[in-house]
Amino acid sequence: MNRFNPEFEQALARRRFIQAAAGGTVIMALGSFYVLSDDLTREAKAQTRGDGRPRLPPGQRVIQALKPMGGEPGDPSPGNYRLRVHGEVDAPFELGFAELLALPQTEQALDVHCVTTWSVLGAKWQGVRVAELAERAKLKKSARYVIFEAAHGYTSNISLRDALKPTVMVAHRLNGAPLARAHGAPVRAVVPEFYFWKSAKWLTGIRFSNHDEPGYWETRGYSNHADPWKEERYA
Ligand SMILES: Nc1nc2c(c(=O)[nH]1)N[C@H]1C(S)=C(S)[C@@H](COP(=O)(O)O)O[C@H]1N2
Ligand SMILES: [Mo]
Repeated sequence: MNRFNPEFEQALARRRFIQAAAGGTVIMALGSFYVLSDDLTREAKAQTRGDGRPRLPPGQRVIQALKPMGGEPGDPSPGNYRLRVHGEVDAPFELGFAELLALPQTEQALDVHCVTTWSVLGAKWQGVRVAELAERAKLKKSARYVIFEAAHGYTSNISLRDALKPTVMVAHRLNGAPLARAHGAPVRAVVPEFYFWKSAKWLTGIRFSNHDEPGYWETRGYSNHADPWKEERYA
C-alpha cells in the first residue's frame, strides 16, 4: 500500500492535468507537465503579504501544482522511516513515522518558490515545526545553523533563526494526502521563505550546527541564503 505505484500516480496526474488545463498554458517538460497560469500570476502580483512583501517574488510565475523536480529518492515506506535530530543539542533523539505523527501537528497553507521561476501558492502542508523538534532536543547555546540531511547525502542549510520560524516544518502531508514519492515521501522539509531547494525531500535528519555548512546546491553555484524576494538565485 505504501509502495510507489506509477500507474496510480499517472492516473492522478492525468486527472489533475485535465482539471488544470482549463485554466492556463500547458507546458510539457521531461515527460511531465505543468500549467502556467497567467490569471493566478496576475492575481498574486496584486497581493501583499502580512509582512508587506508582495505575494509573488520578482521573476516568478504561478503554476497550479508542485512540479516534481527530481533528485535521488529515499525509502518512501513510513514503516522504515527514521528521523534523526542531533548535533549541538543536549538531548538528541530519533523518531519513527508514527512518533512524528504523535507530536503536535501544524497545518498551514504556504507558498513555495522554485529558483527555476515557478511558484505554487497556498499548498496545504501538514507536519511538525522544526521549532517543536528543536525544543525537544534541548538546543545548546552553540547551535546557530540547521542542516537538513536527506537520502543519498543531499543537504541544505539555513540559519537557526530562520529555522525556528513558525512556517518551517517537516511535512508528511500535502493537500490532504500523504506526500507523494516524487515530492519526498514519507517526510520532507518545508522552508517556504527561501527558494525551494532548501526544502530537502526524503528527509533523514535535522542537525544543529555551530557553523554554517553550505549544502548540495549551495556548493554548486547557488546562493547560500536564497531569499526569493531579493532574487538571491546564484552565488
Ligand atoms: N533530497 C533532495 N531534496 C531536494 C532536492 C533533491 O534533489 N534531493 N531538490 C530540491 C530542489 S532543487 C527543489 S526545486 C525542490 C523540488 O521539490 P518538488 O520536486 O517536490 O517540487 O526539492 C528540493 N529538495
Ligand atoms: Mo530547484
